[in-house]
Amino acid sequence: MLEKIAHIKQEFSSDLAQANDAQALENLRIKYLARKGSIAALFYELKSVSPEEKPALGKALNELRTFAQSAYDDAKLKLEQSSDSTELPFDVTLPGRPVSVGTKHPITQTIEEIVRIFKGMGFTVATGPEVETDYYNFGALNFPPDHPARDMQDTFFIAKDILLRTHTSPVQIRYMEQHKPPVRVVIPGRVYRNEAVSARSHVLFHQVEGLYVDEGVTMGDLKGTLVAFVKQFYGSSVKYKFRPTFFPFTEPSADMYISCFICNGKGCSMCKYAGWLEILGSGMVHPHLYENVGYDTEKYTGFAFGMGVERIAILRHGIDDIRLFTENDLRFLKQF
Ligand code: 2U9
Repeated sequence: MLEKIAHIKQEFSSDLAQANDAQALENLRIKYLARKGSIAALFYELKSVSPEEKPALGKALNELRTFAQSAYDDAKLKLEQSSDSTELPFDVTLPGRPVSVGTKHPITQTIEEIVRIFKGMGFTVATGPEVETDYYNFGALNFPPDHPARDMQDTFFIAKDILLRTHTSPVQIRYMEQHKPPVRVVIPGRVYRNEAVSARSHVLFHQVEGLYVDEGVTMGDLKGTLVAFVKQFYGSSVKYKFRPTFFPFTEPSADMYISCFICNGKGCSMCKYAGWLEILGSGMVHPHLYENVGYDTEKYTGFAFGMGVERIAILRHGIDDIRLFTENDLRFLKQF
């Protein structure tokens, strides 16, 4: 039996030397170390040897089993370590799991498209603070001291002269204070109004405003620029008209309308059966504003415009409630 033990040890060693992959090592374990392996078979034989021989044989057999087990363990560990860098524990050729990617908020998409069109006409983009002073939000823009917008009912005041801006116009004042003409700039951003929240109005919305100041800028430039904008945004067959209005910061002032793209001017609920949609306000910058920023009122003229982004997105997508933009309901957002 001692010879058998020596023989199995030799055989095991030579098999081990050749076992250089995981399958061969597993075969080795089954052949020698498993419950029905050759070492277990020798232990079985041990039962039938004479009591005198048993201690020496038992010792030799135990040594063989310890030797084989630890040689096998070492080889397995070595194989696992060496295969770490080459053999990955997963199949790299399988197709990947789909990653769910979000989309830009419809208001962001609308702002980006408006800004892209004005950039194409030579405008740059500026931004500014949402917490403003009374001077930049009202005073510098020619609002009289008793204008209703200055009422606490209409504007969120933080302190006596500090407020949440009600339009992005203060940014144009700040911009003109820092830049000499020619000025061609668009300002996208959040604005705040102290109003009851409903399907039609909200305390928070977005505007894009624009300003163009240089020598010899006319109402014709205003119309040409805004018509070019609506043709790019709504398509070149869009019909448009301007109608006089009043703003403290522009004189003369005009609202721009386009033919209703839902009913093509025939009249529907979207255009309140008028056939026309009001899409922006505009006008020639009031000379008082130039005085406030130190521009020469004899030398420079310019135009300005402003549009509500939610209104434009609502009309474009036929959305019936402005509150949807701030509710983060994925059933709504996933549609854009
Ligand atoms: C400066 C000079 C002039 C910005 C303008 C409008 C007309 C306008 C409204 C559209 C819908 C606001 O969001 S809304 O409620 N805006 O009609 N905004 S001209 O005029 C300026 C701004 C800054 C220095």
